[in-house]
Amino acid sequence: MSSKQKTRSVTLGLGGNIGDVAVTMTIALDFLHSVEGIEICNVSPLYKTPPWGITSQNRFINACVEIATLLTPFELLLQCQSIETRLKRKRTMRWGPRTIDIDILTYQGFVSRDATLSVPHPRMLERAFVLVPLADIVPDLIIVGKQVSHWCNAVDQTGIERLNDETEWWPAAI
Ligand code: A4P
Ligand code: MG
Repeated sequence: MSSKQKTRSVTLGLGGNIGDVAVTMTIALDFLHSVEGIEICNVSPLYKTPPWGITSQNRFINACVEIATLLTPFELLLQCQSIETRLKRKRTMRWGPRTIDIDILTYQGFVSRDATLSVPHPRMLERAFVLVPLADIVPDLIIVGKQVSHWCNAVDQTGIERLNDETEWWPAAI
């Protein structure tokens, strides 16, 4: 990465419930890592999670990732959406089944309530499927005045199940 521009620390939430999601997520991280200006820094374990929002669908697999990036927030959003499309994501139903969803959870020094890019992610503090893996990688990160570990302890974690022996799911994980 060039040292002229400032790198920003960003957290991403990954989720999916169609196909072999662990494989899809591994490919998504390979794609992300190959983007000029993105480095994968930290990867959480995978979790099996009850569906939130539309509950009559298969359980999801979720994980969180910390990256360092030179991309602006909107450049990063476009990269995430392009990777979703390459991984056969179809946008048919909000909160519906998907091969993969890549959400920008936090972006260092950036807050926005724009509908196109709302950061911190507006629903993340009520979601154990985000907060449990996020607390694995950045427990001390402050979001809306409190640490991730605080928000994580405050949510109902019923049904969140850590997948054993999957901590190395992304082979290049540091
Ligand atoms: N958008 C705004 N802010 C952001 C952001 N911070 N990151 C916009 C990414 N996108 C953001 O997203 C809809 C629009 O949100 C985009 O056009 C983008 O510009 P989408 O991915 O097309 O649709 P979606 O994901 O169905 O909608 P939404 O509202 O983002 O849903 P969520 O909040 O992502 O929830 N249950 C479990 N257990 N695990 C899950 O991962 N995921 C969802 C989706 C529902 N239930 C789940 C899970
Ligand atoms: Mg989404």
